[in-house]
This record gives sequence, C-alpha cells and structure tokens, in this order.
Amino acid sequence: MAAEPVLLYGYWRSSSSYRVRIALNLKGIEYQQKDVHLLRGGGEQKQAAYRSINPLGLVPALVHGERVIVQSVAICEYLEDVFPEPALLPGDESPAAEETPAEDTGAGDEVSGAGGADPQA
Ligand SMILES: N[C@@H](CCC(=O)N[C@@H](CS)C(=O)NCC(=O)O)C(=O)O
Repeated sequence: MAAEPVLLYGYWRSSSSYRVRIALNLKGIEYQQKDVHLLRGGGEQKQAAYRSINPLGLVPALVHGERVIVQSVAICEYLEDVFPEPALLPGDESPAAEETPAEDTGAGDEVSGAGGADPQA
C-alpha cells in the first residue's frame, strides 16, 4: 500500500497545505503536487474538476492510490499510519505523547451547515 503514488492537491499559500507538505517532507515520502490556484478564475477549488476530488472545495486533498483523504490533520494521521517511519509524534514513553485535541491545533473542521465549506476558512 505504501508504494502507491502519492498526489497532493494544494496551494503554495495555504497553511493547511503547508502542514501536509511538512509531514510528507519530514517522512521523506515521494509525492507529486498538483496546484489548485485559490484565486485564479474565481478559485480553482470551486470548479467541478476539483470538487470531484474534494466536494468541500478546500485544499489540501491527498490521493494515495485509490484513496482520497481530505482535512490536513486527518491526512497527517493517515500518513503516520501508512508511513510510520520516521514518526511525526514522540513515542508513548514521552510525556509529550498525550494526544492534543484537534480543537487545540487550530485545524478544526471549518465546514458549516449542510451547504458546504465556509468561504472565510
Ligand atoms: N480544516 C481544513 C481547512 C482547509 C482550508 O480551509 N483550506 C483553505 C486554504 S488554507 C482553502 O482551501 N480555502 C479555499 C476557500 O475557502 O475557498 C484542513 O485543515 O484541511
């Protein structure tokens, strides 16, 4: 499974995309990046081509083989599961190993209501 190609849909100025790029690079995972320009043409993330990958219309999205994972923290957790070495988190013996609730990371799910993404996110 780990050997399948990894493709990151992101944007250079996106802090959530940065988070995933940092994890990919720390782990030394080879990946291809596909730019989704958040401003061009009203935002490529809103266009049907990208929404077919992430219906939320937000970057980042990670494609690994057949799997599509969205939400940067979930992507980092997925990478930690599938590519465990080197670990992003300290081992169980470290006091820092206690889990940090997602709401403390500033990376919570900004999707609101049934209509989709919060454009201010
Ligand atoms: N909680 C999401 C946030 C994703 C997010 O808000 N992405 C921003 C860029 S950092 C985005 O795609 N904005 C485009 C828009 O709001 O139309 C995550 O961590 O992945």
